[in-house]
Amino acid sequence: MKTLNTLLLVAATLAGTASVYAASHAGAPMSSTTDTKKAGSTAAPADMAEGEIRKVDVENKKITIKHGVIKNLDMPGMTMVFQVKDSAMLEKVKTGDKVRFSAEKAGGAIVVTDIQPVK
Ligand SMILES: [Cu+2]
Repeated sequence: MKTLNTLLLVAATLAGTASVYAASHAGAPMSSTTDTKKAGSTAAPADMAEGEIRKVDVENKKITIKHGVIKNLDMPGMTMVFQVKDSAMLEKVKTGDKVRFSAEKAGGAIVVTDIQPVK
């Protein structure tokens, strides 16, 4: 499983990011209400996975994405097929596009809930 190295690297990167975040916020008062609100609503770019569209299947509401780490799903980078929450999302992207996206587990499938082309 060659994804192990990727995972370790990502874990190290995340740890680094987290400590930078903590350091930059040291001394500032805890504003948990604001932070929670921000994370919960319009997906913060930092929480979105990166990927490249490999195939768009409008008929079956599916999309193939070569994606990077998906933090909330604990998934390393790979190429896989996702379902999409709304087929209108498939009209925003085409094969070869670089995207940022959010995905969630829903009823045994992994569903893309938001997708944005990256310029
Ligand atoms: Cu995957």
